[in-house]
Formats: sequence, structure tokens, C-alpha cells
Amino acid sequence: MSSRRDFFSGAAALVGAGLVSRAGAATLPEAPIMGSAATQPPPAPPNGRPYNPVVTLNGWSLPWRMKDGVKEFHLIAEPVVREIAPGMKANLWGYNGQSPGPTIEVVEGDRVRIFVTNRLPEHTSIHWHGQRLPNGMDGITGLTQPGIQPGKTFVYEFVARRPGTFMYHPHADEMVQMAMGMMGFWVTHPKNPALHAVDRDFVFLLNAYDIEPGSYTPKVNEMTDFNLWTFNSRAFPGIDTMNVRQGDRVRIRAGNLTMTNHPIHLHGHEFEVTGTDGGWTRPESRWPEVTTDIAVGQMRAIEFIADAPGDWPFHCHKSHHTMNAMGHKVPTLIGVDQRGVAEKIAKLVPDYMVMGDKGGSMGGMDMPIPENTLPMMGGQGPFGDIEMGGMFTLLKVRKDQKPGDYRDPGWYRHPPGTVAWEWTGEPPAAVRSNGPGAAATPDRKPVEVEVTVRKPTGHQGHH
Ligand SMILES: [Cu+2]
Repeated sequence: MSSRRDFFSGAAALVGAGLVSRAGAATLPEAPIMGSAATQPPPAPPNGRPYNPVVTLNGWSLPWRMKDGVKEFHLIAEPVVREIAPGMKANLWGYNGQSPGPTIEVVEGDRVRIFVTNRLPEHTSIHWHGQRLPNGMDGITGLTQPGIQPGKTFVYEFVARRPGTFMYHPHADEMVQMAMGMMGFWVTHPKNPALHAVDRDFVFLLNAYDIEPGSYTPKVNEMTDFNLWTFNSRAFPGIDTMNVRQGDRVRIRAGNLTMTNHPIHLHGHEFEVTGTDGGWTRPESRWPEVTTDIAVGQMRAIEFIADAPGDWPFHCHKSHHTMNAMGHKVPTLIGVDQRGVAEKIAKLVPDYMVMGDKGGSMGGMDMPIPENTLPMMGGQGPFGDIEMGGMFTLLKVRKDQKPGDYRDPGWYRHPPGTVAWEWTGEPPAAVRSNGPGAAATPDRKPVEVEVTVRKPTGHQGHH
């Protein structure tokens, strides 16, 4: 995947061509923009209190200006084009060139001043989700402030009082603006960098879009039937992998700005929920999990020791949320012989292909899809198709991944004898059921039944 290989060239873009000053007035801090969708390695804080920076999956952190002891950031709300995954782009609304906007990282006790310039066609505001702040800084259009009109800049200022995991998003025409991708991550680091320190700290938002195949703009009125379930507005195989060193203490923080809950599941390890919306959980309150549900509007931090080498899935466990845009309204056709119908349709529609009479797996066939959409599952693994998309990525644990190195190490090389293999002995004998229904299908007499079992091995009909 080029987005993964471009990891460091993307980092260069931040200080090179991708970093463009948009600040016209000398009094405004610069508003850097990001053009690349690749994960940017964490920058060390150039001034202010020290902290251990986070890594935003397929994203970046916003640089600031220090002015008289105040950290000044500049967010520009604007239309952006986001590549959801290679092969599909979307017209979204975001901040500073991307949706989601850049992650804001500050330290407990920092005084923060955020300039927000509106380049959208309608008014907006920003709510600082989870923060303790003066009521008038809460960003609720009509309640705590007038809307920021197009072309105008507003200033938010408060002290980041509580360390933890936060988000930002509008509370202005929010059904439209959130559906268009206006959101971002916020981390307030503890004053003492040794507190809650980990080796790798990944952050991203769970978000969802409804973009019809062949179109580019989300349908903003959708409430439940989304077809793109994403981490930071990227769908697998467009989501970068989380690459760590064996033995690292890893934290993953996620905030949910979709309209449903997501049971997020990690393979190969168990973790503890160490952070919630209210801050850090007490060590004596934690218990081990392999799945944690993140409800709407919630944030969770999980932590674990990455001690098991390999390529381990990390995904939402709602199976439709690990599928991409195509064919969500297709009827189930498993076991239905469509050959006759297909022949007739093929005379009218030359490209017509039978859908899924042996299940959803396409068996490696490349079928033509409409312009600007993603196949339901498009990832390629070392053993063939990875039949998942959407809210799915991999935790790649490697012995030789250097500290601070976030590059994709490639596919895991399994030690000999540690991969599931095909057993090639005698086939199993057919066994008749002794269950309660067995008497209805006596051994000798053929029985008239309406169900025909079709198996791909050629054993058609009954044994
Ligand atoms: Cu989900």
C-alpha cells in the first residue's frame, strides 16, 4: 500500500510542500495544512512542557505557536477531499486539509488559545468534547456563542485542566457537519510525563459515512444505514497498520463520533481499559478484556503489553462494520442456483456476474465495480484475500521494530510449524444423526424433502 510506504515521505511533507501557511494576518498563528493521508510520526514538542506524543492513525498533530506562555493553534474549517482508501475519494468537510482534523496535543495546566477560521458555506462552531472550561468556550451555537459566519475567525481560550482523551466537533448544524466529517482528536498529557507513560500511543476516531457507489458526497440525512465504517475517515485496506516492537506497552485511544456503538476487538492479546471519558481508570478497577464496547460519544483508552509476535487483527466486531460500500442491500443467495437466470441476464448485460451463491466470498475474482467506490472487502494478505474492510486494521508486533520506528515491517514470517495446515489423511466417514429428528429420515427409504444441499466439493444431494 503506497500510503504505508509513503510514511516518511509524508512526514517530510509536513515540513515541506505539504505545510503551507494560510495565515494572512501577522496576528494570527499559522494554520498548517496536511495533504497526505499517511500516518505522520509523532513530532517531539519543540517548546512548552515536555510530553510523550501520540501517533494519529492516518493523521497528524497540529503544530502551535507559543505566545506569552499561551499555546496558540489555528484551525481552519473548510471543504476537503479525503481518500477513504485507494480507489475512492470523498468530498468532506474538515480542518486544515483533512477530515478528521489534526490532533491537538497539550499538557495539563497549559493555557490554550485556538483561532477558528470558517471557510465553509455556512456558520459553524467547535465544541471541545469532554473538557472542563468556561461555559462560553463550550462551542454551542445559539446557546453559548453566535455561530462563526463564513469568512470569520473566532477565538477559544481555556486552561486544559484535566489530563485525558478528548475530541472536538461542531455543535452547529451538527447533523450535517458531523456527517460531512467535521471532527478531531484532542489529547491532554499529564504534567508529569512519567505518569501513564507507554512506548506507543495510537489515537483515532470512529466515524461513518453514507456515500453511494459512484458518488462523492456523503448523504447527510442518514441516521443508521451507513456504508463506510472508518477509522479516521479511512476504510481498510486504506487504514495504516499499528506497528510496534515486541514487549512494547501499547496504548490505543479511540473516540466514537458515529451513531452506533462499536465493540472493538483485539486478537492475540488481552488488554485493560485504562482511560474513559472521565479520565484514567484506577489500577484496582481494571479487568482484562479482548473486546471493549465504545458507545456513541464515548472515548476509551486501552493498554496491553504487545508480547505476541505476528499480524493481529484489530477491528469492530459488528461484521457489517468490517465491510465496505458495495451491495449492502443484496438478498442472501447462498444455495440458490442462479445459472439459468444469469445466462439470460448476461445476454442483456454483458458484465453481469452471479452474486454469492456459495457465500459472500468472491474467490479472488476481479469484478467490475462502479466508479469511486470500494469493493466490500479488498485487502490482500500473504495467503490471499483478507475478507474484511471498514473498521479493520492490524497490530503488527515485531521483535526488531526499533523504538520510534512506525514503518510497516511487511507481513509476518511465521516460524516453521506455526501455521494452520491442511490435513490430507482419509476423509471423515459420513455419520447419521442420532438426534431427535433422526427418525424422520430413516436410513433406507428415500425421503421427499424440499431442501437441496449443494456443496462445492461435488457431493450433491444426500449421502
Ligand atoms: Cu462497529
